[in-house]
Amino acid sequence: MSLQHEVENLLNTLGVTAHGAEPVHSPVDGSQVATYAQATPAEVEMAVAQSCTAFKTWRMVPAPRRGELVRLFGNALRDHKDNLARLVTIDCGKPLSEGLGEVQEMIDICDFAVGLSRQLHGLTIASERPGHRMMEQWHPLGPTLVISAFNFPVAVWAWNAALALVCGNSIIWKPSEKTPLTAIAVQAIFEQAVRDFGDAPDHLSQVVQGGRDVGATLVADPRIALISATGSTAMGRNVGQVAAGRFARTILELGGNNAAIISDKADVALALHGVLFSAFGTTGQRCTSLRRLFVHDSLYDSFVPALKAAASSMPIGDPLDSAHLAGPLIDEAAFAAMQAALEEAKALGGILSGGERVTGNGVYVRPAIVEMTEQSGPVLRETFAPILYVMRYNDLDQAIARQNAVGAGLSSSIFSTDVRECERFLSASGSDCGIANVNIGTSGAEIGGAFGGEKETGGGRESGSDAWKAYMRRATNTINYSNELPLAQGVTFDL
Ligand code: UN1
Repeated sequence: MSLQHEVENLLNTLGVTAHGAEPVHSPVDGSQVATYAQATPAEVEMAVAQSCTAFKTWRMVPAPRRGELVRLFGNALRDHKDNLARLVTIDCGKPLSEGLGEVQEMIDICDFAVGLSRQLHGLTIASERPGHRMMEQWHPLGPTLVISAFNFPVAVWAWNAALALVCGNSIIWKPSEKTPLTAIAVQAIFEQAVRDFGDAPDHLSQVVQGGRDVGATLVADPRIALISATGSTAMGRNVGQVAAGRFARTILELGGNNAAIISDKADVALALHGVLFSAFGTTGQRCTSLRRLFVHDSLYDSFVPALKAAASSMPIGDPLDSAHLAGPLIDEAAFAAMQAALEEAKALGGILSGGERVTGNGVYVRPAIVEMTEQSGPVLRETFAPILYVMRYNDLDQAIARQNAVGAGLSSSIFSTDVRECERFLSASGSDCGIANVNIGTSGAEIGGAFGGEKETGGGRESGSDAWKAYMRRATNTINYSNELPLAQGVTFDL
């Protein structure tokens, strides 16, 4: 069956079709698999107006009842897991096992949010005044815009959507124009949950398809209370500036330039496995992908050849075939950016192995390892491709300093069996990233933790822990149950 037919069938099982003026090509083989429609300015305007109306109703629905909708959505995702995972693979090219993992991540965040829907609580605070009580309440914030990237076309939306829904917000989703099909499918699954739920307001969560212009219109709209955007640092800088101009809330989850340190006290076999998955899994197209590696001098001459051998024999190919550990790059532009970075690294003295195109349809490449003596040029930037820059180190503090000496601050790892080294890495003077791991790679975070990073990664946190607070507004309430009116700080105002 052609991919086009398969896409038609997969969407059919959800009762939807995709059609419009824009072609959709699958990175799996480069073929056109569907067409879809981008929103017109009038449709964008209507979506925002409808989102405002939906919010007014949804914010008054009790939070545990809102959780019930998310529970039904999680169950609908369980029902459609296999089909949606296949569509994820066809839409963005990641291996089917990772497509399944991505849908599992959606299910997990739904479960988390259902529990959360009974725990959106604030503090009761001791008042300094007699007969007074203080407390804080968390209220729904407003229409929430989710801008998602092609590489996690559904999970990152779900992190935001599940929390936003239990927090009482309405949602507008602007998916990447590179992966429009999964958004159509997820919307159909969500609408099934809405039907099962019964009395949710219309247009509670909507998809608005389009490119940069559509995103920019939504970001600038004063009715959108929160913008949660995943993508490049350049995109986030624009979004952040426009949002700041109108004091909108943002959650920015931007580029990473993630590093790992391989200590001389590492479990070498485990480190090798961890490095291969995080650097070259998902074809290096995760914001958490490993891009820089610091290997201890005493291990370097055995570890790096072993890494090169394993990388060059990694099975690359059709991501629907489970024999392959990595699929294609998303498009030709990604390949051009990869080659430009490799050329620049070579000109700076980098020694390259791998990185060449694998013949066939679709943009398949061998993982690239570049030995560098120092961090310069492309090493300091994020290139969304399977490139790992490898460097030697002698002194752990120096390695940590080099790890931190880039703009991004998303994820980091140390591989060591020495507890002192690991704790130094995790301490206040250790990794400056939002995610710091020990004896696992930089990618593949679970939903239970807060996800996000510092510096040019944008500072936002999504998913677990108390990330939900970003989707709500806090009201501090002081209640006087006495017959007096004492003023705070002992101020007198006697009439
Ligand atoms: C992303 O690449 O934008 O930690 C998100 C991970 C995944 C999420 C990545 N759970 O690698």
